[in-house]
Amino acid sequence: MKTIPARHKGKRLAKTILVINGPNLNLLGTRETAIYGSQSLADVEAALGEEARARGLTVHCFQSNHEGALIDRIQAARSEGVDFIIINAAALTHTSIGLRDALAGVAIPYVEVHISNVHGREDFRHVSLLADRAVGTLVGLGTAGYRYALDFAANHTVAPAGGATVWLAAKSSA
Ligand code: CA2
Repeated sequence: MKTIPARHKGKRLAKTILVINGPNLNLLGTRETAIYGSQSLADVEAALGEEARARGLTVHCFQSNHEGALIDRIQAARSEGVDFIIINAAALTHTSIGLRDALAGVAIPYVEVHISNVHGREDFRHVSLLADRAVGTLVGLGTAGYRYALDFAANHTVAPAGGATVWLAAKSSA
């Protein structure tokens, strides 16, 4: 039997996951395929949806080219019971205090994803206003980064507030 670390006692696994994509990611697969690959955003979202269904998770996907719309979506996530956010804020990663504040405001754990290796590109892409508050970042792994992030999110434990379905009981400390 799998032993669950004591730090997870009384917590539950993340069940509802929000995937957010920022400006221009609606163009995935149409141009700059050498950098961002040939999958469309619809392909990426469909694959995440399938994976989620197979695991009994709910995944909501949202893309916008507008900072305010992204902030509104993040704010709504709180009342919807979203447990975990996967976010590729695209260019807004490097500039948006508003997105940073929205993520801090809802206090939902998040992973930051970038399709390209931002650290091997222009200096302005090396800065992220979201990374220090993220649980972690996945960078340069192509669109597979979203899948890895979903796998991580599905194994992430959250405090037991509302909508709990999968509960963990710790047997021993580790
Ligand atoms: O590597 C990533 O995922 C980025 O977040 C992508 C952003 C860029 O500003 C970040 O520095 C890194 C750009 C998204 C633009 O996506 C396009 C896709 C296809 C064609 C044109 C743009």
